[in-house]
Amino acid sequence: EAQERTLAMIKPDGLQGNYTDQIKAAILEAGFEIVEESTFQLDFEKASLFYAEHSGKTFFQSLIAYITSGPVLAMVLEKPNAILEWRALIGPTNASKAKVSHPRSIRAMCGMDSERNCVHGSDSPQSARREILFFFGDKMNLSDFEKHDEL
Ligand code: YYY
Ligand code: MG
Repeated sequence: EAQERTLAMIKPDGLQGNYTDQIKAAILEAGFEIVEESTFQLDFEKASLFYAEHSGKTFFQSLIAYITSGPVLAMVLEKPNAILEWRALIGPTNASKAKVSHPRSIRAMCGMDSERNCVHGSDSPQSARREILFFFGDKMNLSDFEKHDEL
């Protein structure tokens, strides 16, 4: 089965709450390989670019303030069907609802509410490609993507 890559990110509350080890354990237990990982401190401009699809929405300014409030840990995860499987593992966007509907999900474990949900996952092959290049563009070259059809 073809390998696929997705972009995972532990958000500032996840890092500050010391959830990194638990999240990584869940990632490895689910059979993902962590291909790249690095911490980043996003500024207003970078964060606005990352979340450009949400610019103009009611929660945008608050989201940018949250995501720039401390460092994030970005990771490239690889396994067959990585994009959908990582989304399934993290659970729904609203972490307070996830605690009820998906109690074993990562957002249920370490998130707070619809904004502070502790982790990110790419939602499509197009997003995964864009988001991986956003964080790790300097480390990737064309052949990395050619090996991975979905990207
Ligand atoms: O992909 P996902 O992170 O699950 O949700 P999106 O709808 O793409 O929203 C991105 C990000 O924005 C979400 O993780 C938290 C924040 N957000 C919010 O603060 N309030 C909302 N009502 C919806 C999303
Ligand atoms: Mg999204």
